[in-house]
Amino acid sequence: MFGTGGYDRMTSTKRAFGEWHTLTHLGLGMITVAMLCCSTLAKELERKPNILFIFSDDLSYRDLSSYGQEQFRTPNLDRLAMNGIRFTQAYSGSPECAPSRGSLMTGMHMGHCRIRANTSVRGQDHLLSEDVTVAEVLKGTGYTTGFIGKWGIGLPCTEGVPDKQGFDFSYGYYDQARAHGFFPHYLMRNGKPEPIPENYGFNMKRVNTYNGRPVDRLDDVKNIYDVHGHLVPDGIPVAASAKYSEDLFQDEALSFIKTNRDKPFFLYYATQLPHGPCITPDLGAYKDKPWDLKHKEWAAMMGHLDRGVGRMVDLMEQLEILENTVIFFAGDNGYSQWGYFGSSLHEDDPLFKNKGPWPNGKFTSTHEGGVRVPFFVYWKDKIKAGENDHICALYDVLATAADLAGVMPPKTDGISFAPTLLARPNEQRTHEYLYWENGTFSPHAQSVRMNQWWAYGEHPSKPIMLYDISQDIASRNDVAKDHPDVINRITQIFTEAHTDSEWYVNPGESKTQIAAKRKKAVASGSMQRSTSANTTYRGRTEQSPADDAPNAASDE
Ligand SMILES: [Ca+2]
Repeated sequence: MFGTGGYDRMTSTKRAFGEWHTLTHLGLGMITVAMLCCSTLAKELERKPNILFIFSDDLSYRDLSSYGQEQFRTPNLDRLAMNGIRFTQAYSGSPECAPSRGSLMTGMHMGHCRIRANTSVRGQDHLLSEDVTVAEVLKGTGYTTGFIGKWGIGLPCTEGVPDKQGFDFSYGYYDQARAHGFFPHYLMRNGKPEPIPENYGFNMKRVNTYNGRPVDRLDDVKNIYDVHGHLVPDGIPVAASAKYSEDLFQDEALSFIKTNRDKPFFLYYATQLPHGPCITPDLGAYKDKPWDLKHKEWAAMMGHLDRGVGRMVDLMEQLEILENTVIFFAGDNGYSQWGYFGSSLHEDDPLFKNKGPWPNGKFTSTHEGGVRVPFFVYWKDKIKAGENDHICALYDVLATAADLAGVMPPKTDGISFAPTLLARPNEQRTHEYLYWENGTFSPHAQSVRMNQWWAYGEHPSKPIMLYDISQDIASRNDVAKDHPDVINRITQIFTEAHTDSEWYVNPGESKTQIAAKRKKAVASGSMQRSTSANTTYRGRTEQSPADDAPNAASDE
């Protein structure tokens, strides 16, 4: 019953969850759960486990040493990966940041998700109040919920912000464009901007110019590091006081864990690492490597993430709550490093070789490389270590978290993989298919993973391509002509899996139709204005962002 893979309409999701909530309020919740729950996991777990979900931004498939990286090390993440379940056939919900996060939070694939690309016709779009997030599901069953990091699915003062989507605590960048910088003038805390005066003056021009330029043409703009490998942040008067946002996030995560040690918590830690632009407070062990600066920075950024995760795990061990905490770790989309190194589109890095074998990468949903991600789950003494080939997507996480918490989730596109986590393969339901669409570089594309097949249509007017990825990992040989029955089923799926979105491009829409949607958004005053990294809140001076009034996002 948990994590049903079917789907009717968005409204049925809301209704089903609402009905369940009503029963809970009437004191019938446990009876309902007992009646509806096929799994007996909840009964067997002595208490609701804490859930820590670490979402790495733009991680490459081979950015962890446990996943094949040979040039730099990630020992803390490796320890979790090698002692947990490593899903070898896991996919993000989308090939880019915002929709991947929307899919993770709501359990919907791209045919149903509220957020379907980094921008809709009206800009960086947001979740609506009626959307049910994993935080709301867990909060409804007694969890304290926290979000730290990069949100991206609700600009300040919209109904999509984390504190209106089930999070008791939130800290970080709500506007994901602002997360493209690491020395912010302010961060959002529980819906309000909190100034960071230590960073006033930071020069983003250097960083922005740096981003995407070929590494051999960077002498005029590259970041400056002293002889010890420490960053000299451009424009910040007292370098030692500068606040690297990831450090702030890590401190907040430790504080959240300490504060909530005695009750079940859900912490969604959406780190901005190693997303560019490449910059790090300390090149550390890589400062003297015979590499160009960008490679040193990327390796140091991965090291920074790794140390932060190590601090969290160490703290939980000290607090004796590690045994009762399920730790999820995943990348949010496919290969991206080419973009920060000025390389050709989706070109693998010759030094790090971190792309993995799948074609394409970030921004395209046509090929596996856009959505194939590292994904593992660690649970001390509860999960048996090893690889697992269960085909899953990050839109399964909501159903899984609900299952672990012993609560009925709303109807989503996900299927709980809790039986796999707890070594009960006979109870594991499987997807008939996984589905994707959209992507900044592939706005009309639709793709399906079904058994050994990867199929995609770049546009509804074009033929569907079909690859047997069990034999052809790089998707080189289109075998559509040999399998008309499979193509027929994929054609049906492309219709049945998609519901039209009001603001995003639907596959096959004409330029005229898209322009009409944009016109409608402008006429209704619903354009969403994003900002650049290190702009001040509402365009005000750096002195008093906390004084700003509501509806600020439209003024940014
Ligand atoms: Ca990303």
